[in-house]
Formats: sequence, structure tokens, C-alpha cells
Amino acid sequence: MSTLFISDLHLDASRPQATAAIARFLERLPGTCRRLYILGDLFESWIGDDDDAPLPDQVAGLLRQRAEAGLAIAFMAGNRDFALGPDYAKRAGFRLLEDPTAIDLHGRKTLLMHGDTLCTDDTAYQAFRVQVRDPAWLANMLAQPLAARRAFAAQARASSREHTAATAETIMDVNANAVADAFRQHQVDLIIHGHTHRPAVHEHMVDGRRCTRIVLGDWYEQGTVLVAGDDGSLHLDTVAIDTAMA
Ligand SMILES: [Mn+2]
Repeated sequence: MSTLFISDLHLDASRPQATAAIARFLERLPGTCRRLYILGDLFESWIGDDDDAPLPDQVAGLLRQRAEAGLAIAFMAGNRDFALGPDYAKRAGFRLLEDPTAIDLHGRKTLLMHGDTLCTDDTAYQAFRVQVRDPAWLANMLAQPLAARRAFAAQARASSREHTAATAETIMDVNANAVADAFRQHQVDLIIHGHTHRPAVHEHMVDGRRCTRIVLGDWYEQGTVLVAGDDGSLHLDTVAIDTAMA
């Protein structure tokens, strides 16, 4: 029996190859995979559960099909799809998770996060995060017509690209103190997150305890999946993406 973790697919109509890759991934999942956790940024942007574009519907169909076949799917929002709500979760057949959430992973207490809250050196981003996570701000945004929300999302993506290009790599990575605090505060020795698009297994010593932090990768050149076996094994695997596909 195994549990899988993915994040940062950034699905978008402009990259059908990534949608094709997750479709193939879901179709080929062995029956021994019982749980799938999606740790944020499944979508490149999210303008509301009432979006009438084809992509959200297509992805909901893919996920719901596996959910109905017995795969337990849970989703935690990322900084791109933070507005994804319960209506879509119902359509896609998944459970919504708060960020962070501690789970029992085959007997090991494990903290799941998207990862953006660990990037505390990026103060400009953290200020933006506080704004968009405010329920009143979100309700106001979701009350706008779809066209206005599409325009806002396009603008947000453009300024995010500018910010990423102008900000040092180290500032956009996790802060060591924020990582140590997360291990301490939640009393875990394993954290799984995405967001930084730097797949790796990191070992940390926190107050004399050996701790492990696994970072999931994005789904651009190839996808990343963390496979957690019920024997305690943890493997970061890659998923092929047909980048020649237009
Ligand atoms: Mn992210």
C-alpha cells in the first residue's frame, strides 16, 4: 500500500502536455496506491469555482474518476490556486486540507504544507499573501464578474513573474528558522511541501532531533511524485511529460 504526494503542476490551457501527463499518471496508478495528496498549485491560476473554462472541468473529471474508483484524494491550496473552494472540491471528489495539516503517514506523524509560508525572507510576497488570504478580500474578489477576475489573474501572474525575475533565489527559498519552527511547533520529524520547485530530500537537526524535509518538484520539464510505502520508505520519482506536445 502506498501514499502519493504531488504539487506545483501549474495546470494551464497553454500547457496541455502537463494535463496529459497527470491524466496518464492517474490512469496508470496501481491499485496499491490508496491516497493522493495534492499540496497546492495544481492550477496556474484560479478565478473561482464558477469558472466556465474547459480545463477545470476536465481536471475535475480525471480526479473524480479515480476518487470513485477508491483513491482518497486530498488537496491543499497553493499561492496560485488559493481561491479554490468547496464547490470544486465536491466536483473533483477531493477533500480540502488546511495549510499546514499534520497527518498520520503509515504511523509517522507528518506535516504537510504548500511551502510558501516557509519563505519568510520574501517579505513582499508575504504581504501579498496576507492580503489575498483575508476572507473579506477573497469574498470581494469572487463577487466580481468572471471577465474582471480573469483580468486580475493575468495581472497577478505578470507581477509575480516580474517579482520572481527581480528577487534573489535565496530570498525565494525557505528560511532556515521558519523550517526549524515548523518541526518544533508541530512536533514532527517529517515535513513534505512544494512551492519552491526544488525537489530534494533535506536532513535537518532541530534541538538534537534528526528531521527530514522533502520538497516536491514542479511539472514543467517532468513531473515529481513522492511515493510513501507502508514500510516507511520514501522515494521521489519522476513522471514523464511529453514536452514536444503542443
Ligand atoms: Mn506555489
